[in-house]
Amino acid sequence: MTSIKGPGAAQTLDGSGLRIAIVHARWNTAIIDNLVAGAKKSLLASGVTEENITVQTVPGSYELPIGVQRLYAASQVQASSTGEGISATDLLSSSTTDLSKSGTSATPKKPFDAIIAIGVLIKGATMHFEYIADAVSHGLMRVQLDTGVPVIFGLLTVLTEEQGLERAGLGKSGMHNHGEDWGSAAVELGVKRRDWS
Ligand code: DLZ
Repeated sequence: MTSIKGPGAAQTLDGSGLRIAIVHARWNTAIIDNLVAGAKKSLLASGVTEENITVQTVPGSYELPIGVQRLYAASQVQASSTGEGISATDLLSSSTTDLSKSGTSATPKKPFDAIIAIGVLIKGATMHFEYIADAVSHGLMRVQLDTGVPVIFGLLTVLTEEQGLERAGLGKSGMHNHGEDWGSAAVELGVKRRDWS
């Protein structure tokens, strides 16, 4: 039996003019990597070009709200500058970010149309999980409402590693990769936000 869960009928929206960022945490990398790949796959399938996809990392999920907020601010500065403005590199620093793959440059570009925040929180023996999950959820909502840029909630809050693997399409049950849903949501919100402006 097919599940009634999920985002309903797929929307075929043209993402070809969109600029999308993915900001992801590096904790639980094996799961994260597949979620990011799934998100990228559906962005590309919707027509978003490779050069219009920026991938940026932060250490853990707790840093996702500030990462998303600063990356969006950087893209606004880039868009309004003559090309000599502050780059995302200057505004968002993280220890091992590979900016050569991020698509950020001094070339003025339009601000991001949507940003996907991806992290995987796995419950441990202490209250850490609850505090981080709550702070990140509220932080991401605040960023999207304060800035007006759609922030797609790609934070898995799972009780076990296995639950995370399942939701990244790496489990035994055949569950699909949730990152693909997040890519589609980013395109839908990016297109609709343009229409709603
Ligand atoms: C500290 C911590 C723990 C215990 N677990 C996770 C996790 O499961 N997933 C995740 O993304 N990050 C975790 N972190 C790191 C915090 O998010 C954060 O990076 C640090 O507390 C530094 O602010």
